[in-house]
Amino acid sequence: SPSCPDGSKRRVCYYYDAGIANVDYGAHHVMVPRRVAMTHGLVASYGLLRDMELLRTRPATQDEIAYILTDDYLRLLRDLTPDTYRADSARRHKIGALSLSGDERNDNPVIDGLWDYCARYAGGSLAAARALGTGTSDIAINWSGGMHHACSGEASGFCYVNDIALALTELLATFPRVLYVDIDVHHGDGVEKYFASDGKVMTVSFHQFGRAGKGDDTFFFPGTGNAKDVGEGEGKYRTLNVPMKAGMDDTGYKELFVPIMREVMEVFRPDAVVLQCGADSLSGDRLGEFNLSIRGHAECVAYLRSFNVPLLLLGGGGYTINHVASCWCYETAVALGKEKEIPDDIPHHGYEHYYKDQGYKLHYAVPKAGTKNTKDHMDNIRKEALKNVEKLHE
Ligand code: ZLS
Ligand code: CA
Ligand code: ZN
Repeated sequence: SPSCPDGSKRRVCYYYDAGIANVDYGAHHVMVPRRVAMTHGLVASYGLLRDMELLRTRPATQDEIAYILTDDYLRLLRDLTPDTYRADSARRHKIGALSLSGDERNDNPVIDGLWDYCARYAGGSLAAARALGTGTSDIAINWSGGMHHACSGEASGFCYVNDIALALTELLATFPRVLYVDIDVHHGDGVEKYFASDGKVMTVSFHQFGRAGKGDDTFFFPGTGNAKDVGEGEGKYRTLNVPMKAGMDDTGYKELFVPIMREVMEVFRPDAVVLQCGADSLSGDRLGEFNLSIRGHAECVAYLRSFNVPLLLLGGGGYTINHVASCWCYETAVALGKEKEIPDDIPHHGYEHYYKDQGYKLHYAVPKAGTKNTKDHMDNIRKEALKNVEKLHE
């Protein structure tokens, strides 16, 4: 098991599949899988591949995926193509009930190579989990994973197969207790649902609740993740939700993340940690309304890494793709303990034109914007979260 003091080296493995980068949700869709190829381009051009083991793996098999999907939904997902969707008017109604749509002006379009795409990103998360389970790596990375909204019987929020549920299940084969942490700006509802009554997995999501400039109860997807939701049965108090308002900045985020996660680590004492690093909590995201810098976002990675517990890093949301790639490249460096060694000037590597708006620098300027998170509100959500964690003690 890993036994290096904080700040020192970790054995890191990294999954990348070029096939995923060519997946197209549709010309007008906000989810752009190419951002993972951009991330890889940056990681390679900074020379970080030399320090990691490359996880070459096969796509997840149907049997592996079957474990987390209903038979009906699996068959549909496997067999649907844009053409069969168009031809199958009789089943269109049923397909719609699974939140899939032939229309690309929809969250979950039926796209070319859909099953292959899912099998590849899920295969990456599975392989990463296995690399931790066998003890060959201390940190495993799959930036194409992190699809936290997918459920056993339907797609949701651009997510078709919940690779996180698959990875957590795989980790449980080796580790008695596994912690899931979700810093995507959206609530990790799918993962929460899979493990709500499971005592061996604790899920923690930090997310935006309500929209900027609107009432507190204005809908921000998926609308769940209330602090009052704490899990059930064996899993009671092993679900933790930290809802925040629009405009959350580095200082405010850290003032919640650090004390809450310190307590969770101490009370739940996980044997492995999975961190969903959705980059839509960054400032300037096309969907999220938080105001984090890349350093602020990456501090969450650094903080959880400092506990020296096997760590799985996954992607997730992120809709301003130059920001996403910069962030995940920097977080790859954090995993390696090399974040102070990579220069801010982006090396020439073929994708540099994407970074014009940020002056071809890795870190971009975050505007001083107002936050709807008043000190009072912050104190309240911290207190409520800590109170819920304390209940685990009893
Ligand atoms: O966490 O808010 C919704 C649902 C709707 C509004 C949008 N319409 C299309 C469907 C009905 C209530 N959906 C969210 C999903 C957010 C998923 C986040 C995933 C993750 O980051 C993990 C990967 C939503 N917010 C914004 C959009 N959808 C959205 C914005 C713009 C577009 C383009 C493409 C598609 C249709 C037009 C779309 C969705
Ligand atoms: Ca979240
Ligand atoms: Zn998101």
